[in-house]
Amino acid sequence: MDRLTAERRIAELREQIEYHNRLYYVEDRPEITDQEYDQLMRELQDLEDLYPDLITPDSPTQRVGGEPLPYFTKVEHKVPMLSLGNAFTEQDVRDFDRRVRQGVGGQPVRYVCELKIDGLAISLRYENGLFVQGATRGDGTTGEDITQNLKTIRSIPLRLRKPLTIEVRGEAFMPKQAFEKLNQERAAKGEPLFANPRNSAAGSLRQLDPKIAASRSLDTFIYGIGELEGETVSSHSEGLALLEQLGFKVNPERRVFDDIEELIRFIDSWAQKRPTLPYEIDGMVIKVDSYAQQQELGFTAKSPRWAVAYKFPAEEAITILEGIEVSVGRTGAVTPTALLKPVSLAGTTVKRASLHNEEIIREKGLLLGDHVVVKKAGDIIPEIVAVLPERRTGAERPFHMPTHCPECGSKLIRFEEEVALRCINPDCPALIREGIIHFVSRPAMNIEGLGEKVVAQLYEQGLIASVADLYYLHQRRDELLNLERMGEKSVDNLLQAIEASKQNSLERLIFGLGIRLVGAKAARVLAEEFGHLDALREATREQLMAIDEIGPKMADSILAYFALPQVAELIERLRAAGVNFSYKGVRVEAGDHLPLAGKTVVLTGTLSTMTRQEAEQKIAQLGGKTTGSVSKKTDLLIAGEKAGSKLEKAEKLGIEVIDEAAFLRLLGQ
Ligand code: 3BD
Repeated sequence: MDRLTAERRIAELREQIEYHNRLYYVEDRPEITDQEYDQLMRELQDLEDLYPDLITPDSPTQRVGGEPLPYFTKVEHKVPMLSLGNAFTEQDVRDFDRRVRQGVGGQPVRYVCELKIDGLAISLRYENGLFVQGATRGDGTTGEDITQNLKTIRSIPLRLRKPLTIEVRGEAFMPKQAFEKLNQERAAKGEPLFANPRNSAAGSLRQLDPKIAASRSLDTFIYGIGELEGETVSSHSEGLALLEQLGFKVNPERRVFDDIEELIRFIDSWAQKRPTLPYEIDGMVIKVDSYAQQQELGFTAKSPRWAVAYKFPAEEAITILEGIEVSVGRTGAVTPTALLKPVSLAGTTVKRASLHNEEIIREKGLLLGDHVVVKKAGDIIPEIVAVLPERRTGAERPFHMPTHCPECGSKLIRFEEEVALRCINPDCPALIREGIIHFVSRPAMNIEGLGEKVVAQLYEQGLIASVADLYYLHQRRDELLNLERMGEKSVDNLLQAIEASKQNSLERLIFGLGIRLVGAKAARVLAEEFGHLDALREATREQLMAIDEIGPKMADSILAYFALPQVAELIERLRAAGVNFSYKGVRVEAGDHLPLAGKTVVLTGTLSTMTRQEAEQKIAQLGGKTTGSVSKKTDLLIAGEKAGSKLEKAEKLGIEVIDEAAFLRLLGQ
């Protein structure tokens, strides 16, 4: 095909694809099949391959995600992205209405009420109709440029239906189904789970590699206009209609109200219908419709007087306690877990709830077969918050903790001052299997592709009896291939990940060994102090106790561990396999030039891009020391989402506080 014909066909294809894209991803009423759509995309891709100079940034082929960025650049929001005041009760909403009506001198007020999407606030900039920049909200004044991640979201138009220069605001989110699927995949791979769809959306968009965002089924709803040139709009509802015309996905469940009581009934109906939505909402937003009235009302220090967010209480669900499973952890502690009749709750299907220990079962008077109320407390595994004795039929039965280990049958022991029952048989298969799971986990040896299920399978099939056996698995490739769901590729990947883990720095190995009381932080300190596993093995009680973070109990536990003959054998097998025993990190000296050298740091709230443990590791890499509570000695507080009393205290004490975005900048990400 000659260049001119190609050029014309490319323009035609882009227009068609854009049209079908909008029908599919924005309007949810496709006219062609997925195959027909793919066919159009393939034809465009082929032509662009033939004439690469005809590729433009708004071509639909540019959504796949290019090369990873070295870091995110900052974006100043010319029009600040404001905060929202909160309302928690119907009375708070009435009070808001009264303030508003007073503020406009008693004129009638029309409101728009919309769903409050629980996602990540974003801003999108278009110049002459072309998408040029996408950013996070950040602190409202400065966000981060995540254009290449946002381009992968199909509901974000790359070109508007009018060549306007406009900056719009909205929420990027992960639908409940996609979230659940993602977590299932992560569980299978032994990767840490996301606590909720919001964290998974935020985590996906704050990745430097756009391929990650591209793989994550993200979606958007756009709810506001920041800057606008060449078009006049006089109310929020008109603004939303314009956004829709331009090709944005605007939430359809919005309504205008002239009466606050009617609006409250609307809110109430959504509080009921909330679980039926395919995405998470955490409340409703109420906005004065007229821009003139908005202007008259103005702003307080950081939020508009013309809008308020009504926050729903944490979602709860009622289900049935079908059973209680008793499992044995790597320390031998026996924990009961509630097995629930599956129920959907805040974006996931809940089947289990933690019961912590048997005291809770007794305290709550739980019977098998009871109706229970479950709620998520910021964690992945929900909790039982109440029992509904009034729903009993008489068929419920009491639960008794076993007296013997469910895996090896030995008698369970309760140590003084402990609530948990323990299996103390060192040969118990549960202890061994859980110990291996811990060894391969991300904060320990971080062997990718080796999740709990695979470890359990390898252990049950007799391929591994201790962590050392992992490093001899390459000699049993044929047996690995015989396992269920293990093809050539997954076996090779697995063996490669195991091989790579041999090069880990010492702290991962020490933590992975699972020495009682030695957590990730102590492991790091020990690795740094002793430098080599052999030096640690030879350490005396005095040497151990001389270290700040090591107390007498931990010292004794370390000594007892290395005195065991089976540990000596394990270590020699690891050595023979070529596992690294040396510390490879940077030893942080006092007065070092690292940004947090000598500083005491406290973490609070939830971070969306990393786990707590990872954050602590990173703080240590920057020379800082993490402690649990805020005091005069604290130098810096890193405040994630939902930071509470620690943040208040730090502010009171005048301690420097930074948010997650600032922490990431400090890390140079
Ligand atoms: C939504 C502010 C105003 C323009 C200020 C009225 C605080 C996140 O669906 N309208 C919505 C939603 C959020 C909004 C406004 N309308 N602000 C809105 C919003 N339908 N979620 N937000 N935001 C967006 C925020 N984000 C992170 C940290 C602190 N505040």
